[in-house]
Amino acid sequence: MKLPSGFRVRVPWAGPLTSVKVRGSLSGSVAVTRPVVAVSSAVVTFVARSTADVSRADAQVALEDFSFDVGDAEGLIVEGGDTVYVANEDPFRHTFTVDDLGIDVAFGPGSQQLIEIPAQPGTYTLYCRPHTSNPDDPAEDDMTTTLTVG
Ligand SMILES: [Cu+2]
Repeated sequence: MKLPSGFRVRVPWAGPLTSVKVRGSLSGSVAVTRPVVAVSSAVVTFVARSTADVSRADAQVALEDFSFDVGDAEGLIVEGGDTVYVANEDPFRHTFTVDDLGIDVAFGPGSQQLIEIPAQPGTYTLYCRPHTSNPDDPAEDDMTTTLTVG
């Protein structure tokens, strides 16, 4: 996306950015390679992506459309000690929660994090707290899947 002329914004933090989304009166996203981006003279909110490094991950999960997108597999299948890259692709908050493994990580809109899976083999319920009514007995439209640790 090309920004209109006259747009000039400094990003007020020094960490590395991978991309920035500009919302509001603008749509689309602006990819940046340096921590200098820009927004407008008008009020525009923008969401900086975190710096979780997907290249360090053994598996990837997207939180999208109220579900856990784990690719083609039935549920998320990992080995103990694996690192999972989790990205929230939705414009609202989700969690990556596995009660039996003590995992409960919240994801704001558009955020990503790396989660290390404990070496406790088994199959567990992986769910999102805001979008699951009863994780012990998930309904079909709940935001749940399974996590299998080998
Ligand atoms: Cu959710």
